[in-house]
Amino acid sequence: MNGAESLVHTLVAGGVNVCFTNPGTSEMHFVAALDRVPGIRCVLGLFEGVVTGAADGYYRIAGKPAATLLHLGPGLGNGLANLHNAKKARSGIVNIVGEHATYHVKYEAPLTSDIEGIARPMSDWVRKARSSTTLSADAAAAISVARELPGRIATLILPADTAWGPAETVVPTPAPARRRSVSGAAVTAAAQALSRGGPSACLLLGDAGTHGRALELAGRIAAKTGCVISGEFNSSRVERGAGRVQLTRVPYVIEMATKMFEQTSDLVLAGAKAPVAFFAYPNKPSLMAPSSCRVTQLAEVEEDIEAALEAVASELGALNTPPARVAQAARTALPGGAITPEGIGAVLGALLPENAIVVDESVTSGRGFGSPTATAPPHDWLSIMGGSIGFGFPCATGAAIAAPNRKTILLEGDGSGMYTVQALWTMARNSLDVTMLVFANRTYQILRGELASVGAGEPGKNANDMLTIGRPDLDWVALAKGHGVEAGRATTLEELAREFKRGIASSGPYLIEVVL
Ligand SMILES: Cc1ncc(C[n+]2csc(CCOP(=O)(O)OP(=O)(O)O)c2C)c(N)n1
Ligand SMILES: [Mg+2]
Repeated sequence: MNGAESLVHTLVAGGVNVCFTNPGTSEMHFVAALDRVPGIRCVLGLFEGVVTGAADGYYRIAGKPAATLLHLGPGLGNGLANLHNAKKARSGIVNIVGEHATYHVKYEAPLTSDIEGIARPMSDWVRKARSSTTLSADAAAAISVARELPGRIATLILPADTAWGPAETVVPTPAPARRRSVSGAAVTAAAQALSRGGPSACLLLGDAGTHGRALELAGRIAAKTGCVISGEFNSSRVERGAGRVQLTRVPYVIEMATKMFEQTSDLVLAGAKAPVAFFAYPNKPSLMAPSSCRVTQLAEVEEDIEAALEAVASELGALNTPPARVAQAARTALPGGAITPEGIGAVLGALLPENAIVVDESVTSGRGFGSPTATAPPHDWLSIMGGSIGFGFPCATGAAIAAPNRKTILLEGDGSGMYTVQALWTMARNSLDVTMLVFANRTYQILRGELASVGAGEPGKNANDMLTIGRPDLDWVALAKGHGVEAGRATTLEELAREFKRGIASSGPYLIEVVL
């Protein structure tokens, strides 16, 4: 057994069964070992941002880390933006980054770089393997970091000689530790605050608070106390749709968000942070809740959010109270006519398949999709957590790998989509069941609003050129087909409904250029 084989054995034994890869020379022994050791699926991405974003999407659905394989500092560097998004999403990932053989580094060959320096800001844990005999132990340590709850980014740097040198043992990965419990004082304080009821008391949920039993408990607490229950503007995974407790989403636009919290005098946080604006704007507040609002941290994101909500519900006598705000099944009517964001929302509400995974990088087009889909059949909603665009295509790729029997629906801005469009090829190669709506408004529409919001004045010619992405218009049907993905174009809502049905009926990837 060589070091690389011991590494792959360690990954498989540690429950890491998927590796998103983009390899180079220094990783060739690892690549070869992937065939000699059974139990790991390899998925090639044609750009490292696809690889890291796919690992994020995979974690959110599979609930366990994938590995990535990246080529030295530059390969890792290409993947950093989506690693940033994954870190903010608390997605666990084991990055394996190739490096020159230990004795070769001193010669400053072209690809030599400070890999640890590149890795550190977007990793929670970084280690460079020292020898082939200890590589398995390093890998087990990396996996256990990634499998902590919430997940963390572990980056293991793999000098080529630690991969090709001899190895003897495969070190097992210890089971992840349970989340830390919250204090009794935090539970009592939260129960007291919430018992003041809505609209003055608000329970804001994040991370593990937005699905499963935690969400249901929030509904019971709301039924008992009348408090408002809400989710952050972006959540790593929210369970939504018919039969589920509905959360009020904190809006992106600061004026709307401050309005939402206008009457809040008690904000209780469970796995969420006190809501802040995405950016600072001259003469606008950074924090969305009024300064007079009391903030009670029930559970930090690292703590046991579900158990904390259970304890609050128990303290309030709400454990058997039927949950409030449960969505009743209802479909929107299929609309017709010109394509508008409202019309697209209605098409989604009418046709969203049961148990779908919705990946949302729709930016301005999707701001109103929440309400028409709230009563659609149950589904998961995954949003971009780090604000670094280029997340959508890769995340949908990873989610679809994690759940081959579910329909993945991607809602994608045309500007954001272009950052990591190569993921289309990975979807085609793996016949992934993803239906994609690309909102072709030919602009960075959000930045028009931002230009006004920061008070930068009217856009001149240069500014306009930086906010529009037409001239030439991107041909999304041709882009999809060029990557091996079937595609169609919708210029009316009737065409959109027809195309969406076609995408859902297909078991492979299908892209719809939605001309706005
Ligand atoms: C990595 C990165 N680069 C640049 C930005 C700035 N930015 C935010 S949104 C956006 C454009 C989004 O355009 P599109 O996806 O077409 O959505 P639209 O605004 O048209 O709805 C840009 C460039 C960013 N957030 N992340
Ligand atoms: Mg756009």
